[in-house]
Amino acid sequence: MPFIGETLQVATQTPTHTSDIHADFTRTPTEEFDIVVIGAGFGGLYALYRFRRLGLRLKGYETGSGPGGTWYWNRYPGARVDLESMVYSYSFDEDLQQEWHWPEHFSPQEDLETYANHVADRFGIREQIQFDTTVTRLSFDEAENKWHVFTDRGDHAITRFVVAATGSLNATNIPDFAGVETFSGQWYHTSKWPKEGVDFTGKRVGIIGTGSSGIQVIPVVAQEAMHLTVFQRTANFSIPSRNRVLDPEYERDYKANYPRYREMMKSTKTAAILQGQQYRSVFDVTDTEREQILNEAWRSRNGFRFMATFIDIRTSLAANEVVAEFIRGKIRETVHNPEVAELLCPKTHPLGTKRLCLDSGYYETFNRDNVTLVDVRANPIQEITPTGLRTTAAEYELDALIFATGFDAMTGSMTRMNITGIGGVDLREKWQHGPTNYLGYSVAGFPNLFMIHGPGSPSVLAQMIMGAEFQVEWLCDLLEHATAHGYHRVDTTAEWEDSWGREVEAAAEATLFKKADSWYLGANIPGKPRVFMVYIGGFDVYCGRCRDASAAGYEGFVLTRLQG
Ligand code: NA7
Repeated sequence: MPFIGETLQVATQTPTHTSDIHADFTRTPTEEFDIVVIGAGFGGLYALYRFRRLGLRLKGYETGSGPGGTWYWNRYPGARVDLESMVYSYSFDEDLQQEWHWPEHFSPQEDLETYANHVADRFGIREQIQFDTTVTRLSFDEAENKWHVFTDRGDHAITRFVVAATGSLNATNIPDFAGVETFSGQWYHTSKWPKEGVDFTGKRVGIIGTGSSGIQVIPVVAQEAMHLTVFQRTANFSIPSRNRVLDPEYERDYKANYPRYREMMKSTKTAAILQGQQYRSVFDVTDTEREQILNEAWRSRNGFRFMATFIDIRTSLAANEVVAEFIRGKIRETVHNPEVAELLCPKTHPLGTKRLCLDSGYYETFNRDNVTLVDVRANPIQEITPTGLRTTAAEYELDALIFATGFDAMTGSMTRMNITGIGGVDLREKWQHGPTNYLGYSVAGFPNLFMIHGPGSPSVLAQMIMGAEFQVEWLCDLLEHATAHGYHRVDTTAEWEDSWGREVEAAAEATLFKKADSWYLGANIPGKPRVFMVYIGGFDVYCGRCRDASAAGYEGFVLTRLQG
């Protein structure tokens, strides 16, 4: 009997019944399942594939009309992954990784969407997914020990387990500017781009936001629009992606060594190989050596690699500043107008504490005659008008407006789903001071509900497909274990949430991450609690912590047998 220890309770309980919650369930259920997976991005697709081996009744729901998640939604011009595709791809099937050919080094959105569709068909996953369906409500019925799943299509399903693969960057953030509804032109959010595309020819276009999405879309729209006005609140660091057609020799090498390379990735902090990683301090080398190392990394086409040039970039402000100044130097070299260059130089946060962007001609775009940069930190946006946008300093006439304003990241896709757990507790209430959970998977009081890439997991700060594969496989083992041993309920406790929360916080504290007003901290959403939501202790360390927990009989989880 492996289930001993203070924290793992194997109880035999008589379920309680909460009549007011039960009143929610009067609608006749349409279907019953063992596992419902929400989301058909790369995490959800793999969950549906892998969980099949459990021999349980499975169902997937997905808002989009097709699979791909992030790569279904973010179809704005220039959308491209910022990790090399030989790395950012599934590793679970050797034939798939051998047979698949990525045309470009960094795949554009359409190639990633094609890949997601291929995987959905190749592995027979598509049939399990109900597309064009948004889960609008998830309620746990304590008496039945089941989740009730409600959708915008009128479905009401009942299931034992729910796996929320709902994405870290899915809930769009459209700032609450006065007057948006009065704007007479068309407006778009980068992550909800129309499938048919948008023609900006001859138009005066405005774009708000200069994060990864803004930095990718700006150079493309600038080539089409009559005029592009970029409204920048925070200048970001970006290095050139130098994207190109995939080098056949590099592809051959990867394919010849894939199993070994994948193993190497698993043992790293970022689930990606960082050739040329340095273990020296910024101050251990001469100025000339440093310049050489940084120039090499600048050409490396790898943001993670750039951040790994010196051991202390993420931890020492002084070291970080030296490397930040190197990038500012590149911006000043590239942008002809010194005032514009200075405005594009990031000065409000240390390098890497907001996502280091990879661009295709971003800084060069500001040398075009039809592009204007407006500082909305100095002069904030006051309102959107019928004919454009007004800042505290000036008014801009616009025919179209692009919001590249990001997401209610990490928690938004969960809190917008109306989730209630034991005792009818609303997840939003539970998370009012920040997202609590254990190992990124489980929230106490919300039994049998698990998250992929949830807050408190490495998620967006490691290679996400490998992260999803690890979490899905780990969860699959947990579910197999629970069903094999007759445990009806898997929960965690507030104590284990606190303990994991402290580890997540300590890992962030050891870096400079908390010095930026980033979405990692919820700082981009007014009123959101300022809590660092990503486990930055390393993918390798995280996997070890999960394996230790399972080896200790799922330490920190409460597995329960119920009567009746
Ligand atoms: P980000 O990185 O959150 O960027 C959003 C941008 O929008 C950023 O420049 C924000 O400025 C700006 N923003 C947001 N609200 C406002 C208001 N009210 N006024 C002016 N500017 C505003 O989202 P992305 O979609 O670019 O990238 C998300 C992730 O996807 C990225 O990190 C990669 O991991 C992939 P701020 O910096 O908040 O001052």
